[in-house]
Amino acid sequence: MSSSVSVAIENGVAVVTIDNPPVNALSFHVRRPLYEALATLRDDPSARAIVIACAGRTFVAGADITEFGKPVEQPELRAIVALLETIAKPTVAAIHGTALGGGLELALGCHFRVADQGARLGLPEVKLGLLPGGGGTVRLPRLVGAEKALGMIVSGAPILAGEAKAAGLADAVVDGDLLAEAIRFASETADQGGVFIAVRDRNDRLAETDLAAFDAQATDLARKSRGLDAPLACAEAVHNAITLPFDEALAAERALFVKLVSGDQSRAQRHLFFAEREAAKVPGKDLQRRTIERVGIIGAGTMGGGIAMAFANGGFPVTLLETSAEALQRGMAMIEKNYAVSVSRGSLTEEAREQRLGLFKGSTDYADLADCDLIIEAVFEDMAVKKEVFGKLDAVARPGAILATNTSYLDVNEIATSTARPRDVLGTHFFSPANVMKLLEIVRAEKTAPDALATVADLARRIGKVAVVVGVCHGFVGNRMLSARGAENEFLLLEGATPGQVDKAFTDFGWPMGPCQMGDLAGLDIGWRNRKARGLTAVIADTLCEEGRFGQKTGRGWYRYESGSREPATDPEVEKLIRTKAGELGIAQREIGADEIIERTLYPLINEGAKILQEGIAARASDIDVVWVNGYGFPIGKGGPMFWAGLEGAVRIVERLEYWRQRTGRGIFEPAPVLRRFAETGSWEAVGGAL
Ligand code: T1G
Repeated sequence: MSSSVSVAIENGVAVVTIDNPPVNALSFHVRRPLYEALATLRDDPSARAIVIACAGRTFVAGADITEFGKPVEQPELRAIVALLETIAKPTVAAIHGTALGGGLELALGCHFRVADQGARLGLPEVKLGLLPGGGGTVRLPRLVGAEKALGMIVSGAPILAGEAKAAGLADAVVDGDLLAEAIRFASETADQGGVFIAVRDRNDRLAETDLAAFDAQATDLARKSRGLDAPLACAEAVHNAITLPFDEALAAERALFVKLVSGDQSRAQRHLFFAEREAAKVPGKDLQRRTIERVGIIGAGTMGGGIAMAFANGGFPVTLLETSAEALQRGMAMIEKNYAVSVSRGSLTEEAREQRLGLFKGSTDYADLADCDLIIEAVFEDMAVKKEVFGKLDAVARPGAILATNTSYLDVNEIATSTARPRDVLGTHFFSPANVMKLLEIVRAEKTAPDALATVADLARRIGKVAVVVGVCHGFVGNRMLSARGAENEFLLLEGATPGQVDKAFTDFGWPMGPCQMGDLAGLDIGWRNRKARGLTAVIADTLCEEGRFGQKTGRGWYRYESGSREPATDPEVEKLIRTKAGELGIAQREIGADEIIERTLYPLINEGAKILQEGIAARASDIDVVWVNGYGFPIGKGGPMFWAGLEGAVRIVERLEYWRQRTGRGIFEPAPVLRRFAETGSWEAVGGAL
């Protein structure tokens, strides 16, 4: 045997235990002994039944993602599943934690699946730009039906054991000693005797398929795939399961898998999987986490209310502080309305709504924050106001409490000077709506204690956020780069591109929407206020705002919005305004293609990311990718701006930046030394920015 796989036979039931921390991934050093153990047990008369179980916190969570892109070592998972299906005696998978991807496919090779009631079962390969490559697309439909299988495989979302039982995926759900129950199930099944039919030979559920409904579902899912290949491949593979003989469908699945796994999109999405986990890691040996049980939020406006909801959603009691009872009441009313909307949409149960609202305590007295372990201010974005708040916090917060500012660009170092405990001060930059958006930039000030950073980074995951530790600069990582991405917008429009052409270049690239539509959604007045505060102008955007065109909220912005609609419609008045402004400035208009739009927006985005790396504001290039994918909708199939720079070709990016620098004279196009270095070496590591 091996340290990763052990076998014990008791009362005629063989238990094969996989032990490969942390998630029992099917690494090569697991697959080989697992195959050998099953081959032996198949022919061992002392084993009347076989149970496959896992040590540790979870059943097999999938193939070992770190092995992709490397030479494949035999046996592959497919061979293990095929071997399982030659075993005549009952085989049972004992599932706890998460049976995901190859883990669920291993379980599908068994005759039966016994799951702990808290277990989750799913095929999330699509999130890695893949499809189930171990037979999941042809076996899962045979148990749950083609339409349920299609939904699970294209969404990648796992289901709970109870739902799995109802769907026919799990044969028993256990509340108690899973292994004992699985062994009993196996033993009793063996005693009953009979023929145990492998999943591959079960076709009754498939026969029920309404192919027209299936195809309609697949078409709808494809429409939402936004340029990603994997969802389409998943749908094709499940369609094959319905229409082709098993072995042909299995071979077709393999061909689709091989194509995806070597493609850029899957490489990009696998990069993001590991990047998200790296981004939350705070350097420092044996960092102790502080205990966070109660959270205080100052400010019950849009941001404060959203942040408070994020913590309540994570099960934390929240003290919500406002300056007056009326303001507090308004804030709570908005929170209650948000929860009511979720209940009406069916995304939240009434019970959960009550439970979450029960976690809130309102106050207008700072003293009520004394029992909070983390206090986050989300007050007006003004340095003097924030320093006053932190001065008060310094007086009331308990020793060791973490004091966080939700500022989106102010200097956290300066804010920290208004307390006697700068080690406890950091930034928690949430993105609006804070109860929905996943990205959380954790701002590390000069004196922030590493354990405070590590505590908040761990906490982020508990409230469903993706944390990235960033340094102090104007706009931190995301908003600073957003400025760079938008710096050329006005020039592009004045020189002849229409808002629709700019936005189409972005959506064709894979963004959910372009900068003009995004501005109309957020409100053009926000940028207008920021520009005025910093003495900046934008000739077209300022004029739109002066005319009251703030975007969707006023029915007009870059686009027109018919009453109630959120769909942007071209506005001839705006295009006329742009031409007029261009004429006043003596700028000749011309046709501007999508390539030029991308070069003049996304290359400066990458260049700014390189500067951020150079300045140490981000520890890794992959951290920047995590920010942009989770905070701004950068297409996951391109892996984030820094990963995409490698796909696009850094040499070309540098050359084109130099071209636009020459042609426009604008500094935003001056290639950063770190970007030049990346073009030379092909690696961001040269500057400590590991990719
Ligand atoms: N392979 C390698 N490492 C993995 C891994 C995997 N499948 N899953 C997790 N890890 C590492 C992770 O990088 C981290 O490492 C540590 O384990 C803890 O993970 C053939 C082709 C299981 C829900 O997509 O969803 O099977 O940072 O921080 O929050 O058809 O991990 O500690 O060094 O996420 O408790 C399909 C991916 C693979 C599941 C646990 N399976 N994993 O979450 O811990 S493709 C997946 C997860 C496949 C087959 C196909 C989660 C989790 P480190 P963690 P967690």
